[in-house]
Amino acid sequence: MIELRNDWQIGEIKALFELPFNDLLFKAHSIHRETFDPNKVQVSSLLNIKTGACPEDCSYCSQSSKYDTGLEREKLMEVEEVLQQAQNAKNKGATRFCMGAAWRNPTDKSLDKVIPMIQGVKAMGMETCVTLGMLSPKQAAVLKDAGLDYYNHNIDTSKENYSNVVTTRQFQDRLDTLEAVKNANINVCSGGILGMGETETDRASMLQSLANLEKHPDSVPINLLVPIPGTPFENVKPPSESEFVRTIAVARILMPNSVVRLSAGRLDMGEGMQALCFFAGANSIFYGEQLLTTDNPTVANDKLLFSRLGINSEDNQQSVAQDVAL
Ligand code: SAM
Ligand code: DTB
Ligand code: SF4
Repeated sequence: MIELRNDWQIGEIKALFELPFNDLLFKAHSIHRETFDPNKVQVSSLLNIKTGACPEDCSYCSQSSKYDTGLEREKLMEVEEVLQQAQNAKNKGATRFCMGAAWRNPTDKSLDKVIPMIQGVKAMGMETCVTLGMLSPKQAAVLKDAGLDYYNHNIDTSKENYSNVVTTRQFQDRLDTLEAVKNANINVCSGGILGMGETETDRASMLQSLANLEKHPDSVPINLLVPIPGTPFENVKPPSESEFVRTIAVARILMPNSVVRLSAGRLDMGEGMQALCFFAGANSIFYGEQLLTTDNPTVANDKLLFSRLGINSEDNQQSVAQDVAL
């Protein structure tokens, strides 16, 4: 049993980041093997159920009303359409369906419309996840009653860097929602984005905030910024491949029992880099051609990737890797 800590000091985390790459990866992979099957990767599919016109000013986001990104706003989707998309995702092998909305926070009325979506997806035998912005403790309880398995709410960056990324809310607001979700006994999914001009210390601090929560998030998505034309971050220099892989490795070491998701940005990553991320401890991906508003690798490409790496997905019918015609 690996000891779970939530008293990580920033110096210890920075020391991990500064290890020789091979030493860091060996350490992370050894821990990964103690808690997980190293050849198993969980697959979740995403659907944006409400697009654009968000009042927040997150500098990375295509859906903020503050930037002209050319995205057409769309109102909340109908339940039937959402369930059709969920069925498609299930047929392709997804085990979790995550529904996202471009809201600062849901109103109680809009939350009522999301409830039948959660119930319908659950009835299909998939795990359910939603990401709807800030929640009150009461709203979290309503989602729990609807059968919600996971709530995604990213801290995105370090608390020190937060005001360079978003000004319409505070870092503490994110922590308050995570607390409400945890107290409602919903699994917490929380991580961040690399490639927003942050320093290595910011990455260490972001992981420290996640790892020092009272309970580690069950799922930790690490996104590579998908640069969106029209947003303040459209031209920010991306991290090097090894810097990205190091962050996955440190997340694995700090949170040994959490599922670490290699999230947005995979279209900009080759087979070798993704393989290194899986070696470093990533064991989940977003699966399907679309993220929320941007593209993701095709299912055929991911089947090929898994097949080449000998990875099995936790498919609810059959292994995605075995499904590939070799
Ligand atoms: N509005 C809700 C919120 O902010 O929590 C839910 C949807 S929001 C789009 C979900 C997450 O997607 C963000 O917290 C961020 O981490 C991630 N994200 C958004 N745009 C991204 C981008 N261009 N590249 C990488 N990740 C992104
Ligand atoms: C997460 O950490 N990444 C996902 C999901 N949680 C909601 C979203 C990625 C969005 C990428 C940009 C877009 O498609 O708009
Ligand atoms: Fe709105 Fe979420 Fe995009 Fe921020 S990340 S602008 S809260 S949709």
